[in-house]
Amino acid sequence: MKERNYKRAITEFALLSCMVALASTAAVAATEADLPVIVQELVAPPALPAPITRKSPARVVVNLTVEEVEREIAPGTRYMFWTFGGTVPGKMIRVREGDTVELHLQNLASNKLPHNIDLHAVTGPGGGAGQTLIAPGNEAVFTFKALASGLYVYHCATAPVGMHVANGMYGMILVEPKEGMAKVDREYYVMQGDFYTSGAYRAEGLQNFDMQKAVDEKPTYVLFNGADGALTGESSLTANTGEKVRMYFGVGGPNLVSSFHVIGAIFDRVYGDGGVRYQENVQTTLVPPGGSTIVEFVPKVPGNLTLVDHSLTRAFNKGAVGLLTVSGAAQPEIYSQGLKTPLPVMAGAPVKAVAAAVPESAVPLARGKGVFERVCAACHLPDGSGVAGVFPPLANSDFFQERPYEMAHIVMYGRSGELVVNGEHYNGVMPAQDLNDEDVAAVINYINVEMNQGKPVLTPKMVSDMRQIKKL
Ligand code: HEC
Ligand SMILES: [Cu+2]
Repeated sequence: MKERNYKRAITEFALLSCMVALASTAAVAATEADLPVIVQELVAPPALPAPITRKSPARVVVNLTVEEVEREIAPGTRYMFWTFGGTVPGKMIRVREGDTVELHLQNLASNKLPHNIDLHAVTGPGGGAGQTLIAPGNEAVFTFKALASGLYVYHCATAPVGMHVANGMYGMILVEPKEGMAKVDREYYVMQGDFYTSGAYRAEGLQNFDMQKAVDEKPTYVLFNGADGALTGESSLTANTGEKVRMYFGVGGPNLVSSFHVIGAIFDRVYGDGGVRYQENVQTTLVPPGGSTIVEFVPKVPGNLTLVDHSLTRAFNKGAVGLLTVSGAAQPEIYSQGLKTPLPVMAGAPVKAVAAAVPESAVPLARGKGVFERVCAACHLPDGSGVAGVFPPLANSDFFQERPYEMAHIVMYGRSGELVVNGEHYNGVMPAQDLNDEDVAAVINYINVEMNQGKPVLTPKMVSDMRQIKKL
């Protein structure tokens, strides 16, 4: 009796699983045909398409153009970029795991060269490169299934590949996991790339691509989002304190690995290599060319956070910096500024000795005298003695003598707030002075030499460098 029941159970199970199998085959066939068609809306970086709310697969149509465009790589410096969608990095594609992607690549008729696309999210030969290789004025289509979730780089793979990538031909495709991604308040899309121009960093005019520099892996520029200053000044990224920020960061290369770091923040989570697992409490994460990472953090204190490649001469001498400007109320229990006071030994002569490397001839004192009389004397008085409690003295000023070269900052950017000079308290506003590098260096040297028994401390080049640093 027992055995008969058992056998019957097995037969029933076999039948049942057979039916399930049939049903699921039918289901697959039905979904393939019935997949809703969605045309991807592409937006310019650092923006990206909105998070996916769908709970089922779709056929996502992506119309991606290839555009060769001349534009600024740095203020006053132009470069011929080759792009996906007109931007560097190329427009981000966002799909859901299990989606079918119908990719249309259009090589605009106005272009000069053949191009194609290799997407690292594709399972198949060349990532689509062979099928999409087309001359200007043509369109190629291919379809792939987004099998695995993750953040993937795409790039042009037309020979010479390094050159096409060096000219800006890379972007990313985000394949969201089926269950979706946790909600955040801000999402940004940033890619680093190395650029090889015939002229030096920030040399003016239209610059050509330098193949030898590329082969030697000696870039002139290392940039976030394709331009020096693409993420600074007016174009800085923004967030409010307490908001959850997620950055999709990738490296197009073609050559340099990025040590991606945000100065003033700790990543709560890093989805290393753009994969599905995360590490917590990370300071700097390594991203290879053709690779990516997803970082998440909550800025808690207002101010500027600085995105850098922590290979720092790339950041400070080749352009790899961006800003995230954080707004919100101060959080003194997390971060508060104390006072800066000179150590006793630093207040006197030794400091002057440290900063005495500038020759007298670098900036003529006569020029400094002229600037002083024309600009500064109105407030600080012609002999630099100031007005007690209103305009601090520049002559024999202990504040000035402490770090004379830093006074250039005050001249360029102004100063306000608490100030103690020679024991007297001030709380006024000194407006920023619109002077060129020569004049700033000249007036500071003049004040230091003629009014503070010091030596020349600044050259115009040093002032220019100070401006670059301040820009960050
Ligand atoms: C419109 C009035 C005004 C002009 C013009 C002006 N300053 Fe000032 N300056 C001030 C005030 C006010 C302060 C104090 C600001 C504070 O309280 O933070 C100040 C502070 C300073 C300080 C720091 C304090 C000290 O005494 O060492 C320096 C250095 C300085 N000024 C240099 C200059 C130089 C150089 C020029 C000319 C290129 C100049 N200022 C032009 C009003 C002026
Ligand atoms: Cu190309």
